[in-house]
Formats: sequence, C-alpha cells, structure tokens
Amino acid sequence: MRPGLGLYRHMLTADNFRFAKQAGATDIVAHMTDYFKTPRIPTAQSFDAGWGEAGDPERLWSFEELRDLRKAVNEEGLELAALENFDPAHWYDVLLDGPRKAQQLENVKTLIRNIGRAGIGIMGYNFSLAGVWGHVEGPYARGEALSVGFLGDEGPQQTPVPSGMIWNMVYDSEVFDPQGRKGHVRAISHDELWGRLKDFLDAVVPVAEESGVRLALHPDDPPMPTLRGLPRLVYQPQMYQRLLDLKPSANSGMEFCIGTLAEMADGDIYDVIDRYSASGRIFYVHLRNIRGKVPNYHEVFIDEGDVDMIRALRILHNNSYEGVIIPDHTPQMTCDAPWHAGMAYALGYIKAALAVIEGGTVVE
Ligand SMILES: [Mn+2]
Repeated sequence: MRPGLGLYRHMLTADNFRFAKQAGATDIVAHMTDYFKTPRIPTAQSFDAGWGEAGDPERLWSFEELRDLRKAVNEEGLELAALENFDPAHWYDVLLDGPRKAQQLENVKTLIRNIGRAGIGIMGYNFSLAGVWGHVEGPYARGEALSVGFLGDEGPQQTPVPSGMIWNMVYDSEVFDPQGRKGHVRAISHDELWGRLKDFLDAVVPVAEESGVRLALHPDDPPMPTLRGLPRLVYQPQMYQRLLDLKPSANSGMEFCIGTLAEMADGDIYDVIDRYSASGRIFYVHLRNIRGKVPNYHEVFIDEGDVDMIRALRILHNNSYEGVIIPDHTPQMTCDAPWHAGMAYALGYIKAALAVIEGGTVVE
C-alpha cells in the first residue's frame, strides 16, 4: 500500500510536496477546487455562507495546468495519484438536473480527458447536494486538540439550502441569499438522486474508460439519510453496492472513506472493509478515526477512537489492496504548524503500521 497526502489547492507548492516526501508519502492527492478563497470559521454565519464561492464556470482545468502540476509533484519524487472533487461551478446542473445539464456533462467529459492526458489515473468525486456541512469545531481529540464533530440536535439548525448554492458552495452569487429569501434547492427523493447519479455515470464512464481515468465516489459525510432536507446517496455501508451495480465498470468505484463508513449507523466496519476491498473497486482510501456514530460523532487522532486501524489495514492487505491511503482530516496539533503536525503524525503512524503488516515491504 502507498501512503499519500491530500493537499488543498492553496497548498499545492514545492514545499508541501517536500513535506509529504519527508513524512513518508509516495503519492499526492490534489484538490483543484478552492474551498478557502473566503475565510472559513465555523460560526452560525459561515454555516449559511458554506465554503464560499465556486470557481469560474467558463474555465475548466486545462491539460497544461494538470500536466504542470503532475510534473511539479514528480520533481519532488512523488506520484500524483488522484484529483479530488469537481468544482461545483463546472457541474452544478448535473447535481441539480438543471437546464445546463447537457453542457455541464460535456464539461465533465472534457475534464476527464484532460486528467487522463496529463497521466492522472483517478478522479475522486462526491455526488452530493448539501455536501459536507454541519460539523462544529471543538477540542474533541486527545489533549484537547481541535477537531470537528457532528452534534445532532445540538449542531446548527438544518435550514434549507438557498438557491444558487450546491455542494456547500455558491455557484451563482446573483441568486444566492444566505437567508434563503430568493428560494431554495428543491427537495427530491432518494431514488431521484440515484437517477441523477446514473445519468452522470452513463455519460461519463465511457469517456473515463477511454481516458484511463478511474472515477471514485466518496460516501456522504456526514452520513445522514437527509441533510438540510435533501437526500444523501451513500449513507449506509450497503449503499456502496448500489453504486457498483449501477455501472459495472472497472473505471467506476470507490473513494473509500473509512472514517465516514465508521460513522454510519449500520454495519461492522471490519466486515465493510473486507467486503468492499474484496471487490477490487476501492480506488483509494481516506483514513481517519472517529468516536461515535451519526447523529453524534467526533473526529479524533488516528490511534484513538472506535476503529482499530491496524486491524483495518490488515484486512485491506489481506484482500490485496495495493493503492494509495491518505490521512483524511486530522485534529490540529498545538504548535506553529497545526495542520502539518497532525498530518505528519498520521503519516508516521500509517507508515509504521504498514511496515508491520506488510513485513517490511513498504513501497519506497
Ligand atoms: Mn473522507
């Protein structure tokens, strides 16, 4: 297995690639969507504003910029394993089944072709209307390390998603009103959302197959049946099977988030890892520990919490999983570089665990 590091757009720098290499990573997972253009402080106000504005709908990620990114990663002795998450600006009407859907499916096809041509093998995505929303920051991890939790009734009120927002980002600032005075995203059934995913896969998977790109779906985080009145797709472990059955292609599979799967109400996490890793359609793994389950859980350090990570990694190994594993989020450690320290800690832990489990055959 290959330890990797996920980096947000503003962190795609040579220094951070070196940091990843120094911490024992072999691979980078890069976010091209910029969630941090506007400050994100979890106050009541920022729950309304989400992660700020989506990108430029007219500007798709080009072959040249993806090629240059991969080259910069390679220059530090690392592979660029995957990109993670489409920009809502490029495919909002695919999620919403809106008037620009046909054109935006073409956007996604163009992106997949560019990604494949740049030699990037995986595109991770999250087919979600409300997106990742509702977590509250607090001293929930060991030593009062800052982390996040989902607090059920004590968390933020689940207001409907205002028009102009999707996936917790604003794609149309003319229409968007944080108080929702200009309307809301229409509530639909779970089956209708699965239908939208099927339309997406039917259009895009053939292009992914031609382009040598594997599409990897992240489960819904937080894994609630609905969030802000909108349905979620994969909020119980068995629902991942529906994704695999919807498009039985070697290019459609899972961005397997063990933290999110452990938060789900049903299922034994070790059985879940065993079942899906045996399918061969886990394309990469997010690793994170948690305490609790929906609707009440906290994210904690990798070696505390409910999941025995050595056991989890051993199951992946026994089922011949050889792909990339990245720490998902980690608690922030009290020092001058809280994010980096948290990631270095998690990567060191993963590296040691793999050395034990794989008998000293950690990929260099
Ligand atoms: Mn994840």
